[in-house]
Amino acid sequence: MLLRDIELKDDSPKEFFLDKHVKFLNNYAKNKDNSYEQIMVEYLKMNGIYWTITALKLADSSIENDIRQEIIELIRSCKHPNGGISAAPRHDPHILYTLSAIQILVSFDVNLESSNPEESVIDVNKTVEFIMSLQNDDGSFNGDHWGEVDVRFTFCSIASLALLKRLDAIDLDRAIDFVMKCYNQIDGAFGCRPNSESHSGLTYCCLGSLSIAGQLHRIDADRLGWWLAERQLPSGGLNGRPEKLPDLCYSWWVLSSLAIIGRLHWINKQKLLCFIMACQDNETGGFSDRPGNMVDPFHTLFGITGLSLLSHEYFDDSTIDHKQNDQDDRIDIEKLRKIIQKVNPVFCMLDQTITKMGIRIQRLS
Ligand code: GRG
Ligand code: ZN
Repeated sequence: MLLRDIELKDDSPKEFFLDKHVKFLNNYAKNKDNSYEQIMVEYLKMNGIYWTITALKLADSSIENDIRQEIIELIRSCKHPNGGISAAPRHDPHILYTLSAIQILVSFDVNLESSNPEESVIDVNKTVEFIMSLQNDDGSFNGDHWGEVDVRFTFCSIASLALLKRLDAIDLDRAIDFVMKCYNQIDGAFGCRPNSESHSGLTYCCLGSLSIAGQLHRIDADRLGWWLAERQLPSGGLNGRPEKLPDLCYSWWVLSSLAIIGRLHWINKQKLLCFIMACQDNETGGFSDRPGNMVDPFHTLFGITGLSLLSHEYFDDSTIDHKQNDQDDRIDIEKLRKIIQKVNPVFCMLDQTITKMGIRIQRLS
């Protein structure tokens, strides 16, 4: 069978360009570099800010106070009377941007519990009401009032409420029953709705939901681990589902899933590190989906989160045959661990932020 894959060039980058990435991300945060505007386009603005801020935090870089204030003001102007938050001012509210806004505010350590609506950036009670209004009788969630159902929206709702400490506002048992209806027995992975094709991005959403709810015992972790490990291609990169090309963002969707189920060591770490490093642009900074393509903050975040998981999560890969990687070519994981912060595999935020808030996630061993 012909395998769809790419070949890494011998001269691909092998070291991590921390300073260049920080510069690249800061340009985005300041929104000054017009050449990259396509990703800061309005319909993705809130997501774009979350990707950028999270990547900067993981690179241990501080965010200037005036940028922080500007972003907080933007979130204020994206609030809607129904409690939902939009991607940009005057756009419709949606759970995807509501989660991003909450993640940004939590990362900024903004006090969300202030009872004075004048002081608080968002009205937490209203936002909780918005999320409650999205849940259907079968436990599933719509993304907004237009009614599309997808497990991405289940995850965004559950993660938002967990960060707001208001998980009791929804019917969590029913939400998880719906997630389990999207579980495909045949490969152990999940699709977007019942009987839909398995995809690693949606698998992350379902595992994240199960982890927050403490319901991971309902899956066959070995079967799922096998399917996830099969996402690694000879180039070292990961794809999202069978017969697709590798893409750097799956270094998050696949790896975080493996980390949640305690099977991160089922992939070849050094080969994936080589693929991730090869997706950097050594001139502009930033990461792209595949080596040589245009960089963007989405793939930059997931390149960095991939490196964070590979360097902070314990796993012994000493049994793996590394013949294909010259000993000299091996990437120094200890060094990476010192410069990249630990990411939380469920919330995709600094792990210490989640721990400090007292939020616990379930993980399998
Ligand atoms: C907090 C990190 C974080 C996420 C929030 C939005 C979201 C929750 C998760 C998105 C999960 C995801 C990537 C789903 C993918 C859905 C899908 C079926 C994509 C298929 O897209 P293609 O066909 O990609 O362009 P492939 O790689 O399969 O060819
Ligand atoms: Zn991608």
